[in-house]
Amino acid sequence: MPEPIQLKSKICLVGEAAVGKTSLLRRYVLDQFDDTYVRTLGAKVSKKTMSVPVPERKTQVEITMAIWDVIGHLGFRQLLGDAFFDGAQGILAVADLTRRGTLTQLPGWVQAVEGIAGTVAVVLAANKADLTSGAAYGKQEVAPMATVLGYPYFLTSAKTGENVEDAFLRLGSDITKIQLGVRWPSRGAGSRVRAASSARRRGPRHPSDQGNASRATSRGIRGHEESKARLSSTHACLHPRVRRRSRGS
Ligand SMILES: Nc1nc2c(ncn2[C@@H]2O[C@H](COP(=O)(O)OP(=O)(O)OP(=O)(O)O)[C@@H](O)[C@H]2O)c(=O)[nH]1
Ligand SMILES: [Mg+2]
Repeated sequence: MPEPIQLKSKICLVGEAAVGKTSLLRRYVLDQFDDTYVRTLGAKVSKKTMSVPVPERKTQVEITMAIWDVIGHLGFRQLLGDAFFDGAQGILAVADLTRRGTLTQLPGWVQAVEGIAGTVAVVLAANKADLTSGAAYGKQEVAPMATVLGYPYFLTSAKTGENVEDAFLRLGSDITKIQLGVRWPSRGAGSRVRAASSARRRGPRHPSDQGNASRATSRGIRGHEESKARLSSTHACLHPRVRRRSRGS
């Protein structure tokens, strides 16, 4: 049995205030939950290593993820700068099932990260699934939005642990496959096909390139520009800086 390949990556947890980013991270890393709300100031970084099978390469990968838990207040983020997102290879985009607005704000958060880091793997987590009586929306609304955006999604609960491990595992697995050149960041069915064919034209990438390879490669993905345009037109909620960038690109 060959030694597992070792990879490192940076992922960012983003979403509006109090959606449960810190709680999801605490559940995933420490298997704990706390009902009290303590707003995250700036960003806090935690690390966790996961094992990902990559059957396409007949290998096993150990990926160590530096997970950045980023404050859910756009004003603070502007103040502190975009260093939080630099070098990110994955995003866990978190919404709160008891507040509809937190779902519609997510594309803006993803674009804020991708404006700095390029196209990356994204997983959508609709959190607080345990609060069924207080739910403002459900799977019926999350699923079509996730499909349009091209993100896998999970209904999670940091309180009960439901789907938390699976959401992080999916993100780790997608990042690993992108880093190994087995797949590309997905943005809707059409762009995925175009991404694959344009990547084939460019030829294979070298895995040692990977730190920034997914960014560099994905920046060239034509389909991404189209999905960016689609997002900009569908969601008028974008951060002003993202709006400026979108106009300029
Ligand atoms: N019932 C329930 N409560 C949750 C869940 N996840 C988080 N909470 C609660 O929601 C509140 C906010 O959670 P946080 O994890 O601090 O939210 P955050 O997104 O990190 O917030 P900021 O740091 O301000 O951006 C806390 O009181 C948590 O206990 C969940 O899955 N179920
Ligand atoms: Mg927090």
